[in-house]
Amino acid sequence: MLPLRSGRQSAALMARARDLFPGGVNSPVRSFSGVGGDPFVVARGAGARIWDADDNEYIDYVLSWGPLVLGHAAPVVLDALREAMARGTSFGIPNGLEVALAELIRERMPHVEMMRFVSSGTEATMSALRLARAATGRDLLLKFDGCYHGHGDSFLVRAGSGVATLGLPNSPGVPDALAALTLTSPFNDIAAVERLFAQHGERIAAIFVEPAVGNAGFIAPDAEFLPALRSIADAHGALLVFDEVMTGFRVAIGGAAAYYGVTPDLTTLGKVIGGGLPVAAYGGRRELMERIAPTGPVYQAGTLSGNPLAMAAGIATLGALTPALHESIAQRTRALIEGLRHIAARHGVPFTADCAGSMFGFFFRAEPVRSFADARTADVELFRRFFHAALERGVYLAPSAFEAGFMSAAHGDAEIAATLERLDAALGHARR
Ligand code: KE4
Repeated sequence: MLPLRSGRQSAALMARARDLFPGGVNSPVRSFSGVGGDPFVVARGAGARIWDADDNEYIDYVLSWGPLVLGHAAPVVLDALREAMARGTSFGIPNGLEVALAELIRERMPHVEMMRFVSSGTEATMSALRLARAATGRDLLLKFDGCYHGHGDSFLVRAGSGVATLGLPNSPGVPDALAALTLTSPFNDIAAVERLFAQHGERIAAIFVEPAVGNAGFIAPDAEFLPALRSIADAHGALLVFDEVMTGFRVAIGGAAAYYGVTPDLTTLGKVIGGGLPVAAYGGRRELMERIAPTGPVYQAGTLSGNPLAMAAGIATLGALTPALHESIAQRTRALIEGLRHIAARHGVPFTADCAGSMFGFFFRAEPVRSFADARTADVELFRRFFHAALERGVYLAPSAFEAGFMSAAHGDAEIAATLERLDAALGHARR
């Protein structure tokens, strides 16, 4: 029998939170609205584990939705933060830590010749879109169904992540006139992209894509998809923007651009580059970025951009993430996925899973998932039961069928073995 997992403290805190925040949360996907039931309130984390307000322990595969590639409270990150804090927390003045982090990023992603730090992925993609529209003099944006690029108005059209989880078609408050400037296509559908460019090509400023989708569950690109987007963008004078907020330093240290061998014009980054603190960035070809104020007329600004504490956490994280460490995390990610495949087969449950580097995803569906439409045919009800059965057994998966999972350096062989044992029992319980 499972030890009873009290939730009294979490329940009391969530009652107060619901009175303070919409749904009791500061970001919708945390609300468990995608899986039902009430979220727990986290108290602390260390390595691969988190503990809730009632001291229940979980092996964590959400890792703050991707940033914590070294695990929770990584000593190297905490040491860097302590050292930075002692010198002050924020200045609004250029600081050397910004230079150090940007050089670490550019060493690993040379196509990001120049960049600008911001404080969220939403800011990064909003800014990259404004720049793409300014640089091309065009208004239209092409994005893909199920891809999520933050909550900027132009991107809240057939988006993934929380928008998909909550089943929101688009978001009220986005003027139709603005939403009309966003074209959408199924992911992995080159013919659909070609048709849209045949109709609107001379008005499309940019193709925005999650080069591997992490916001509709995990969906890998077909081998010819990203190269085709590069060719189509070039043929029509549009920019190709890789939203690597999630894939950056996850699918590979050089990001999806290195992993899939396609170079975008602009790249957005976030999550891992902040090591758990609020950092994101947009960057790319120098002649594009020099159009950004103050060197150019395209305005973008931010009070806490380049915050020294956030920079210190990012420097510590990227500095520790060596090729050898990244490969060891990727190897354990593959081992987890292989183990899950065996478990599903033993239980006779339709299941497909995939991974790239240290991010992964799975669907309760027999055939591989190549698009958001495919993802939506998976057995979401079984996922919901599986999620809760896993949680009761001490494994925290993303509380949505339309999110990816993440691994860290702190997830060792023991954690993988314990996870597979617990998920085997969870699936046995959920499939009844
Ligand atoms: P933020 O504004 O949440 O920092 O980043 C937006 C964003 C942009 N691009 C991609 C590819 C992203 O995955 C995200 C944010 N990811 C979600 C998780 N699917 C953040 C979790 C949340 O919304 O609370």
